[in-house]
Amino acid sequence: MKVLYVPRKWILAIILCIGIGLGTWYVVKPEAVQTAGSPAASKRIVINMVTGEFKSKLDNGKEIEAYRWDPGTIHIPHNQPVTLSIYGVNGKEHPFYIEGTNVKGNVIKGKETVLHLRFKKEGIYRLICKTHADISHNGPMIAYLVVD
Ligand SMILES: [Cu+2]
Repeated sequence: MKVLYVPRKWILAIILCIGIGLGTWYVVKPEAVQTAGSPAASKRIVINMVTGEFKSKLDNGKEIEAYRWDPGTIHIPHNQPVTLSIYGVNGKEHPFYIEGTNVKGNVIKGKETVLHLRFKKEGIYRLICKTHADISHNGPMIAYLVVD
């Protein structure tokens, strides 16, 4: 049987080399690299929205609430295909339309409503819930689709 004899000095040298190697790797390891080009340059943009609810109690004990689209403002590049997915979380249902278009639909609690949109004209389009359109109807449940 052969026994490999390693002098004690060598063991220290080997440990030192491993340490320097790991240290160097830690310093020069690749970080997350920012890629060129904007996300808007990709083909289809998917925007996810949910229905939410704000609730509060006044000093006199009266409860007030407002339903919301969340996020309430989204930016969309014009003349690009966009998928808008709206998931119903709060509120039983939200029948809606997008002002200035023929787009309409309904968002139901626990279900996803998917719209395939393409805005040809720039401008601010309002996504309006017909049930909660203003303060007196537990709104305003309006999202602003900024097409630019
Ligand atoms: Cu609503």
